[in-house]
Amino acid sequence: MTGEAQDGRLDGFTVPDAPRRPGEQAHFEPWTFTPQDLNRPDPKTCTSADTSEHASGLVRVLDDDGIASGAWHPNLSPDELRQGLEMMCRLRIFDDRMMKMQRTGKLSFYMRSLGEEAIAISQTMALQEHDWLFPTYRQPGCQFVRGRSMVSMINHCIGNVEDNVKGRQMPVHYTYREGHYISVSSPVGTQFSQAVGVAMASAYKGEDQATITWIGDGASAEGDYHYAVNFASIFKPPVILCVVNNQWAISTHRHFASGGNNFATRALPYGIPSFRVDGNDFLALYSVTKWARERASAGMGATHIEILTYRAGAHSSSDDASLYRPADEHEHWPGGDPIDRLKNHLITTGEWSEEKQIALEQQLDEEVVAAYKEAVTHGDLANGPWPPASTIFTEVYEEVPWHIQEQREELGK
Ligand SMILES: Cc1ncc(C[n+]2csc(CCOP(=O)(O)OP(=O)(O)O)c2C)c(N)n1
Ligand SMILES: [Mg+2]
Repeated sequence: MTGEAQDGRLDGFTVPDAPRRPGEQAHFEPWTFTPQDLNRPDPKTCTSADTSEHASGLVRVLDDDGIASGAWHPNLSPDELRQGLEMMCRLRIFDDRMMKMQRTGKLSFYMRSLGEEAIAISQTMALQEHDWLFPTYRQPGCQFVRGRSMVSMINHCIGNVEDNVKGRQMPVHYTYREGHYISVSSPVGTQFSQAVGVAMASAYKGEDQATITWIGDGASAEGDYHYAVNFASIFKPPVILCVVNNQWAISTHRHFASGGNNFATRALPYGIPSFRVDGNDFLALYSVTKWARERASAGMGATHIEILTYRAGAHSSSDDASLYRPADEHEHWPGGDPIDRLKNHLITTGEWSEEKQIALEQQLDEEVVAAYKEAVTHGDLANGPWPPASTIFTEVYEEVPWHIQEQREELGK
């Protein structure tokens, strides 16, 4: 879809490369997919073969003019849509402020979800409150849906005395037990197979509890992805397996993970229904996730979803994306921006206005600033206080092994 990869041949094998590099004209083939293209099969009887067109096409509800239509229209209420818009804006403004904190030395590291805000927020809204979430660092938005406060999230990013993981994790590698949000893993990909295992456990216990997990396009090249899909295909637990194809894995183009092929069709030979979804279309994401949740509740097993989107910002605060891709590439993404698209839909249907949007953004910015001020009353990066060093040794082992005990005594903590 993004043109031919300029692959290199190297002694009899191929090294896929990005279609375009810095200094070259950014370009994506225009999308021809419409909200009318695809039917909504019955989740209780659907087979993987029934989704072959859904895996090679693109599920959309919102067209380029903000009009919602088609078999996948979820018919959410205006209040639900405004709630989704509010949370997406909350995440973007939170990210902007936190990035500024990182640039001024107040956080050690940060990662934004820029351009991908719809994913975690709409998909978590489509689930039940007690469903398990196995995210990557690019889905912090789930926590807003599950009610985590910004103060608590900032405490974590600083690693101060109120950090719920006591400074043991990198910033943005959140854990939120109360929201069934499982700790983000620094080694990418591990969560995919863990999620399948937890879904099997839920089914074994007879609970109507589904598990959703996300993996990046790059990380999907790891064995973890295939172990997870294979287990999901055989044991058919209530799991929703999402590949977030945001075109890049740091400086590595998605072609390096897939050879230029689509990610959604990979699940079909495993016998798992699979959809490719417009990842900047809040309504389409919500609807497909709801479908997968219905299928899980019906005991029909896993659903696989490729979420087609674009990582609009740099990979993290440590990255300069202009070194490896055309600087304005994100402006050419055919899927546009997820916040603009939902906002335009609400304005088109008379349920929102530009004035309300400006007021909302201002209110959210004030909330984030106030949350940061409150968080630093529990310690800042430069001066602490921080969790005591003794926490290196606590809350990991039920019975502390002798060699850990010995190390603790050596440290005098
Ligand atoms: C096992 C492992 N290998 C490499 C890394 C370094 N690393 C962190 S994020 C990342 C890129 C992941 O890209 P992708 O899976 O596409 O996710 P995205 O950042 O685009 O959301 C890499 C290579 C890591 N953390 N863990
Ligand atoms: Mg990626």
